[in-house]
Amino acid sequence: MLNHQLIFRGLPAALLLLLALPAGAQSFRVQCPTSTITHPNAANNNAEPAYVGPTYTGTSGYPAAPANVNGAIKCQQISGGDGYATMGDGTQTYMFSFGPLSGLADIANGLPGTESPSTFNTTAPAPLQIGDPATTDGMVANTWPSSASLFPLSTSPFTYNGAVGLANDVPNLVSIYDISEVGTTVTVVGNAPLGVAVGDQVVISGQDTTGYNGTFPVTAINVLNPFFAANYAFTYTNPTIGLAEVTASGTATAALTPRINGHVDPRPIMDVGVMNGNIPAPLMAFDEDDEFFLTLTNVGMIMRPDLFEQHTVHFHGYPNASAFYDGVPDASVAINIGASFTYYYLAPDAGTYFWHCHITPPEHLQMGMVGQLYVRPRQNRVPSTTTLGAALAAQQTDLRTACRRPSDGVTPAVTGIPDILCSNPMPAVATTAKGGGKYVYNDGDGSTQYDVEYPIQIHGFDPNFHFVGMTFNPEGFTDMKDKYFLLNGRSYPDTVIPGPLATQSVDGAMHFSQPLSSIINIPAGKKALLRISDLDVSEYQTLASLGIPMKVIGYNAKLLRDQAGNNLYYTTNSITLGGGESLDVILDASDTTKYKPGSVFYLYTPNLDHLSNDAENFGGLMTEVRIN
Ligand SMILES: [Cu+2]
Repeated sequence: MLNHQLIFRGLPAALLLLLALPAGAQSFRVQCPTSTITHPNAANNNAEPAYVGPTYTGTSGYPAAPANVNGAIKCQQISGGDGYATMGDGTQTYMFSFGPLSGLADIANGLPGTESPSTFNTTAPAPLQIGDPATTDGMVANTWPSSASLFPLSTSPFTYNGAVGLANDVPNLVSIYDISEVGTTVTVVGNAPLGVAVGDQVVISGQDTTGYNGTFPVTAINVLNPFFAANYAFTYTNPTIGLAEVTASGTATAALTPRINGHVDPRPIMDVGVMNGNIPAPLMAFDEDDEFFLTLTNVGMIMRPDLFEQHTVHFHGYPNASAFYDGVPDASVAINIGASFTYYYLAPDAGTYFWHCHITPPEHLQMGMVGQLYVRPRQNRVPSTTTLGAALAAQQTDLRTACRRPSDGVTPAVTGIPDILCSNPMPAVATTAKGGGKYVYNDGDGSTQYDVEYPIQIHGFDPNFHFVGMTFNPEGFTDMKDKYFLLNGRSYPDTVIPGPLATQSVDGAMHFSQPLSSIINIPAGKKALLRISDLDVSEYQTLASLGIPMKVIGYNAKLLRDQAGNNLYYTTNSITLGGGESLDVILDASDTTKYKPGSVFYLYTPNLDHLSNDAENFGGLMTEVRIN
């Protein structure tokens, strides 16, 4: 940002004029393929199939086709822009931030905004309003926050989880020059190419083409014909036979049916995305073996029209195959205002990660552009008839997932040097535990099983930095000092408000800019997984649990296990993380004599200066663990 100001001071006036010209056609676009090479059957890609064997087998190379199709396709769209959030002392704080542009109803209910293609590739049932989903959910600016009856908010009116902006493509239509049939095969020759593919639905209509009219799938394209080039013609199958040829009709047309292919209407994207930044950034969650298509749409920062900020998505500490989708602007691409870009990720290793914008990271992270993502293990998909040990042994036969330990004794035998970065060695002590549960990692012994999971993201905001960031002043990076400490974007007591927290923005609308509550509800006798990330750019953070011990089972998206297969889990009453670190912690409330329904425990920071909201001497990092 500072760079921009310096550069613009030196630009010749003529160039500034050029930059002020209106942009051409919008280039927002959303991509969510329904099938790919590794997930070839579109009908199977909207749910996770059971894990019955390794994706690839063999000892070298990358086979052309998977032996078992594992995982599915997931999609998500996010905005890059700005917005406001409310701190625990009531201060409205300006942010550079990401907001949800898919899964809006799920995000409002504290869930990830990651969706299957069948949900993502849908158009909104009703026009989206500025401030949605808060507007449709009935949040009215002048009634808040005076009415306590608003909590918990009803988030039921707004149910749309598709990609904001998706619109049916303008259907191509050509006039038909000639239509004829041999048997049931109809050949259509247009006066121009229709641009169809085999399998597309075409609508034939005309006053003199009775019998031919209707909607049919295309059976062949590039059909040789006596009139025009082959790409003007296609065929379809018509059960009505014996129809006469119609040539040079005055009314007959062939049209593609309207379809979703990634074209968007920019208006709903701007209506929903502008000034709709969230803290934390929209939650993402997918499964090992998935292909994840993440579209970032840069809607611009309305409060800083002097800036031309690009944004990117960087999956931090994530096993990315290529720098192209890594989001480091020097090594890949950055997304301009008014543009969309779809990132592509595979999901090789389960765990808790985070993601952030990689443009001027100290600035954009402090201003709010950071959030969590997590990958569920393939062990969650092991059928209840299969032992977890057998399923993990099957993973050792896939070069992508093998630990390559000859001592594992799996078939076929694993040879070569053990992989010291291996994530999931076979457990030292075999068990007969079977699949069917929820696990944090591919443990092979069921030791990371849990019942309910909660992302616990720790952020910090420096109010001075946010203020000068809003008021066109250069920010003091070396003076950065957080004064608000946030769990899932909220300070206590906001952390124990259920449902989304809304803030009125400068557009006059209420926005769900802090959608994620921090209340940890554990059903009596069950175990909760806390996915704890420190996303603070300036502080170490400590969290303590009073009453329920914390069992730490993973660190920085790796199962705590040595290469001999011994679990290195430990039990503690507090954990400390540096910025960018994560821990997977299980709160075990299965002893119902100790953890009775109705009891409340606390998760809080013993760093007493972090139990504050700027000048207020209470608040900050604290929330409740409730046994239900
Ligand atoms: Cu950014």
